[in-house]
Amino acid sequence: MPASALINIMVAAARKAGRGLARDFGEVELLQVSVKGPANFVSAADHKSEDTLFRELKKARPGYGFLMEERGEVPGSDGSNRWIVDPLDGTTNFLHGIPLFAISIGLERDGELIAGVIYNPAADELYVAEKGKGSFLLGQGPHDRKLRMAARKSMADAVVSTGIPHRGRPNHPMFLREVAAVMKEVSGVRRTGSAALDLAWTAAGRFDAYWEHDIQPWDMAAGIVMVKEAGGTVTDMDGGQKMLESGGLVAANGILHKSMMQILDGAG
Ligand code: LIP
Repeated sequence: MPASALINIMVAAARKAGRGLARDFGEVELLQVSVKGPANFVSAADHKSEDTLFRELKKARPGYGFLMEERGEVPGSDGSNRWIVDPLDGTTNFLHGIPLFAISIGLERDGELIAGVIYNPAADELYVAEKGKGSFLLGQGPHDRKLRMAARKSMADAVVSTGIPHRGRPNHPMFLREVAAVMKEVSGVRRTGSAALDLAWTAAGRFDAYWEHDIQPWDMAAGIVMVKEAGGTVTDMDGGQKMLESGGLVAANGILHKSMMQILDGAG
């Protein structure tokens, strides 16, 4: 990955918060057997991670604003840059001792997403992307790995990831129609429980496509840059660019994106 001051700041913040999450995850695994369960402990871990990210990013770029899962909108003095941050994406996995969770840091400049870092501390996988510079998986062996979308052209060969709405989430009947339509066409459907990792893994070519409804800007901001910089197409459910506003998105290479849109439209 070509070095950049911006990415260095984001990586340093993610690694620092990630060390805390990794320590807390070790504790959570032990708490699984207690009757009360680890829910309060996890919520504290989430807050601690957010505090670390807020402090580190603020120290490095004092004028930037924030949109964060716990703090909400925190306006900055410079008016054009905004960090969009999820301190713990995949909270339910974390709570259950499943090592699929991530810190997600996106940077929006003048309304455009221009950089993203996604870090899964349990696997020590750190993904970075910057507009015009590509997407990379850092530090695996001697070199960073440049990320490329999978090149598959046929839905029949595709492994597609999604998010399943659970208790308290809307649109269960629509999701069932969509998944019924997709599963007939593809080689497999997966659900990780972390939108940030779904997008990073799509950028890395592990998944051929990903779609989900009703998620939050901080779940997807970094991942959107990552997929685009890996050569992929990301749109909202109407084929536009209102992913953050609408909460829905479809990501794939250009050909499979068209196929996915057709299938999902047909199911709607
Ligand atoms: C999660 C998303 C995931 C979705 C979950 C949840 P959180 O975010 O990343 O894709 O299916 O319901 O919203 O709440 O763990 O930050």
